[in-house]
Amino acid sequence: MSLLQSWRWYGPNDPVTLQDVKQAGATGIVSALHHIPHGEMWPLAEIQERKRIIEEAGLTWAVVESVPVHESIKTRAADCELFLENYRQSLRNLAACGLHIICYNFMPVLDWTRTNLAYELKNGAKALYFDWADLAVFDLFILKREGAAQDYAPPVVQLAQERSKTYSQEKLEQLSEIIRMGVPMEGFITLEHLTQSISIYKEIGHAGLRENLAYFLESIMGVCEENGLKMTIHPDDPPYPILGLPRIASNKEDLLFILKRVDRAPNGICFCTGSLGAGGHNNPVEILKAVGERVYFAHLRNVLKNHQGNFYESDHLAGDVDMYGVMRELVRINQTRPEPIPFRPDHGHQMLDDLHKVTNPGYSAIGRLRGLAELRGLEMGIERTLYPAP
Ligand code: DNO
Ligand code: MN
Repeated sequence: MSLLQSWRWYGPNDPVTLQDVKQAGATGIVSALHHIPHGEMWPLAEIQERKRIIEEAGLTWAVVESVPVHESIKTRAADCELFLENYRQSLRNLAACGLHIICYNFMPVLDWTRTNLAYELKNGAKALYFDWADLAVFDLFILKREGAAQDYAPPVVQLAQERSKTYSQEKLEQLSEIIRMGVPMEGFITLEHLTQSISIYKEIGHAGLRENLAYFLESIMGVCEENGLKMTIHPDDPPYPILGLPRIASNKEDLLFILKRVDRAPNGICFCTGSLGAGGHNNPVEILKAVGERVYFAHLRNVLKNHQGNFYESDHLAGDVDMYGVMRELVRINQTRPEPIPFRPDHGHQMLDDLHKVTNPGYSAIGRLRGLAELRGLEMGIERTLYPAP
């Protein structure tokens, strides 16, 4: 049994169509109801409608990514119970439609963070890029966070100071928007809101955020067990605390803690190699070997880091992540499962014809098509070697 080849589709407004997805050779769709504001309950009819569109195109909705966790749950604010009830009802509605794998993240305020969405590679393709000094430019000179300088190595602060003087106003504004963007199509957070959230999370801290995650998981596990749902937490991206915000899903210890703290089968992981691989402390193959039993979904992509910890998203099979090692382990785990584990190429480069199009950063068609093609070839090679046909 092979892995399930899947593809993120942002819904009817996605410039990449379901027909394109079929031409890329994926059979599973990863989608979410992005138009529903965070925290609101997903109505049954809306889920059915999205499912109908996907199935009419001859595809299946394999994973729901993400059902966003409202900030009030992450901070365990006074209105937290209301949002938990909405979450449970969304889960019941998804299960009623036959959807069983759910992805979410528990990153405070921001989702994945980059400082450049169009980093030009030598071959002219464009990749997503993360640079600590640019983050520091934002943190120190745009957000002006109290005590921010202590969170960076002195050479990074110095570089940020130099850049803050040479960057144009336009460049600074662009940087600010890129950093304040979470998932594409879900909008930006304002500087005021960000500052306010940072002070709330400062009170909560690392241990507090872990407890809030445990509380969230405990409140939904019953519904998951009754309905055969699997929750998969997406690792922090990048896997470090940034802007003074705590991060609790950044490495092997974090993931093991989460699994043990709420030790129930539906508490699982979305294994994102690019997010984990961006941390110098992480060896994705080793992490997969430690937590593989609870990996129900995988994001496969690569990153290349430099000595300062800056990184760009590299070709899927070339970078710091040993993709062969990851795939080999994933293929092995997959043999132990009743249903194939879905994976998606996660992000891809903006390349070829897509360079002339308006695309969702990281989610243009051709780069992901290339990634998926490479990954399925890798999988087939490994599968045939490990499990030759009798
Ligand atoms: C980053 C991407 C993210 C991810 C969400 C899941 O690696 O995969 O957009 O989908 O954080 O909640
Ligand atoms: Mn990912």
